[in-house]
Amino acid sequence: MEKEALERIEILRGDITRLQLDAVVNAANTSLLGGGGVDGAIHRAAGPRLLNECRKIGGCPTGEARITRGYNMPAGYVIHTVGPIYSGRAQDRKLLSSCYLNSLKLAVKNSITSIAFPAISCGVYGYPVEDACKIAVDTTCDFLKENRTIKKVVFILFSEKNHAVYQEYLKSLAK
Ligand code: AR6
Repeated sequence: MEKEALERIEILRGDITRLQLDAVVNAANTSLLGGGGVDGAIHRAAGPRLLNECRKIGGCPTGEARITRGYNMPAGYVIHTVGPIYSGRAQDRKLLSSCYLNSLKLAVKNSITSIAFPAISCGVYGYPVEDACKIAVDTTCDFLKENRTIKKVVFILFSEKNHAVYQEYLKSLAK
């Protein structure tokens, strides 16, 4: 069961805006009006129609997710989620896990079968990647065990270091 879920998870290194999947996840902020990091890259790649659609949504609380179209990106949809700003408190873990869970639930609701996540909260928001990686992979794995409609989940890391952290963790689970 665990093995079957793990087989649907893929780790890549690169730029999420170039992925041709049903959806890519954006590590946004509560305004949903764009920013730096992966959020800036997604808005640049998708073009101004993305900001226009985001404006109509009117924001998103931390831990929740909202969906828009992908516009000029190869991905059909963007799922915007807002990670916690790392504080070292227990609530960080719960909120970060909710980001993955709510994004996956929204994907299923929209008949999305392939989806990519960046390392939510691991940039400007300061979450230690070793902890964040476990939360990302464990939450996704638990979800995939119960859900058959999502065929592929990609974790795409920008830096070599983060890529190595994810690969190591996946390797340890496959044993
Ligand atoms: N593809 C994949 N990963 C990327 C890309 C990319 N094109 N660009 C950056 N990353 P961050 P956060 C990685 O800061 O910590 C924004 O201003 C990056 O190396 O983008 O959740 C929002 O508007 C890092 O590992 O997101 C919010 O205000 C990871 O993506 C705030 O930043 C996440 O880093 C959210 O902060």
